[in-house]
Amino acid sequence: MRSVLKIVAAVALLAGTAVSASIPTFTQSQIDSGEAIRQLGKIAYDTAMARAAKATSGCTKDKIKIRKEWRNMTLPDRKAYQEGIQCLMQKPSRYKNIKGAKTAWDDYGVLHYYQTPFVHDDATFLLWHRHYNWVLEQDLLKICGYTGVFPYWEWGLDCGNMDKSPVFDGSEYSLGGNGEFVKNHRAAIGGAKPGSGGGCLKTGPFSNFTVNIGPSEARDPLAYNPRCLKRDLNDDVCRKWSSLRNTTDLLLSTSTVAVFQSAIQGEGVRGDNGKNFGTGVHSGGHYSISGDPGSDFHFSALEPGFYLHHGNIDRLHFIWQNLAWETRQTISGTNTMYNMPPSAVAVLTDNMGFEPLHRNITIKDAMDTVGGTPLCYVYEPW
Ligand SMILES: *[C@@H]1O[C@H](CO)[C@@H](O)[C@H](O)[C@H]1NC(C)=O
Ligand SMILES: *[C@@H]1O[C@H](CO)[C@@H](O)[C@H](O)[C@H]1NC(C)=O
Ligand SMILES: *[C@@H]1O[C@H](CO)[C@@H](O)[C@H](O)[C@H]1NC(C)=O
Ligand SMILES: *[C@@H]1O[C@H](CO)[C@@H](O)[C@H](O)[C@H]1NC(C)=O
Ligand SMILES: [Cu+2]
Repeated sequence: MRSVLKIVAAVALLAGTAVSASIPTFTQSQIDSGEAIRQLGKIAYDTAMARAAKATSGCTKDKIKIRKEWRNMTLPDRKAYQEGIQCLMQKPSRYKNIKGAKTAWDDYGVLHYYQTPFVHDDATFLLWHRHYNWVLEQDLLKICGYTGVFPYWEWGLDCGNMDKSPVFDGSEYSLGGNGEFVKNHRAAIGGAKPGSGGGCLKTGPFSNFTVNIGPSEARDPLAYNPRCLKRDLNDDVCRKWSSLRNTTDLLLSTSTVAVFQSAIQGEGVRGDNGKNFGTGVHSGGHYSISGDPGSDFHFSALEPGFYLHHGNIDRLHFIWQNLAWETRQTISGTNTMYNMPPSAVAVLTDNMGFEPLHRNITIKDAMDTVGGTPLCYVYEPW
C-alpha cells in the first residue's frame, strides 16, 4: 500500500471558491475503492433533498424521482427499461423529412447529430445532455409506459471486468453483451489497448437492433444505412480514464464550472492542484463501450448505453454542484464548440433546442435537477 495521500477540501478552498465545509478528508484507498465518491454522492443527495423539502410547488419532495446505479435497480426494472428502449425502436419517427430516421429511437440520433456543434466543448454541454436524458425518460413513460427507475452507470465499478458488468453481461437484465471478438483490431481511441469485442452483437438484448443512420463520415450521415450494432468493451480505457479515482479526483480538484466542464471533457485544463485529467471521464466512459455507433461523435446517442453513461456524467455534475450549491449554478463559455465559429458568451436565458422531441428550454431551466422547470430528480449513491 502506497503512502496515504490526503486530498483535502482545503485544496479547493485555496483556489478561492467557497466549498461546503462538510467535505471530509479522504485517504487514497477510500478514493480508489469508491468509498469517497459514495460519501460525496450522499452529501449531494441530502443537499438537493433538503432544497426540495422547502418547495411548496413545482418539484416538491413527494414528486422527486430517485435515479439509481444500474445494479441498484430491481431486476424487473432493468428488464422493463431495456424493453422500453426496444419499444421506442418500434415506434415511428417524429421527423418529417429525414428519410433515414425510421423510429422514435432514431430521432435521438438525428437531434444529437444536429445539435453536436452547439452542445459539446462549450457552455451547454452539461445542461443540454442533462435535459436530453430527461426527455428520454419522458418518452419511455409517455410512448412506452415505462414507469420504473431511470438509471446511471458508474463506469468505475466495472473497470477491469467490463464483460461481467451487469450493464453489458448479455443477460435479459442488461443492455446486451459485447460485440463478437474481431482479431487484430485497434482501440477507437489513441493510447489504449484494443477492446475485447469489435464486431456485431450476436445474442441477447439489442442483437436484433438495426442502426439506421450514420456514421458521421458517411457522405449523407442522415441517409438510411441499416447495419448491426457493434461494441468493443474496453477495460484499458476504463482503467485509465474513468476509474473511481478519476471521477473522485474530478470532483475534488475542480472549483469553477469552467475547469469542471473542461476537465470532464478532457480539454487539457489543469485542476486546482495542477491535476491533469488526460482524456477525461466523458471520453473514458464512451470509449469503454466503443463500437458503432458507440464511438461516433454524432451518433453515439443511438447506442443504448449512451444514456446510462450520460446519466453518470450528469450525476457527477449533480454532485459537484451540490457540494457548494450557492456558487455552482453557473455556466462558462459560448454556444459553439471550442467557440468555433466564434459566438456570443452564453447567458442563462439562452435557448437550448430539443424539437421535435420536446419543447425547447432555457439553460437556466436545466440548472437544478430539483428545480421543477421541469426537472425533479436526484441521484442515489450506490
Ligand atoms: C428482438 O426484437 C423484438 C421486437 O421486435 C423483441 O421483442 C425481442 O425481445 C428482441 N429479441 C432479442 C433477442 O433481443
Ligand atoms: C485514473 O485513475 C487510475 C487509477 O484508477 C490512474 O492510474 C490514472 O492515472 C488516472 N488517470 C488520470 C488521467 O488521472
Ligand atoms: C428551438 O431550438 C432550435 C435550435 O436552437 C431552434 O432552431 C428553434 O427555432 C427553436 N424553436 C422555438 C419555438 O423557439
Ligand atoms: C447498491 O448495490 C450494491 C451491491 O451491488 C450494494 O452494496 C449497495 O448497498 C446498494 N446501494 C443502495 C443504495 O441500495
Ligand atoms: Cu453528446
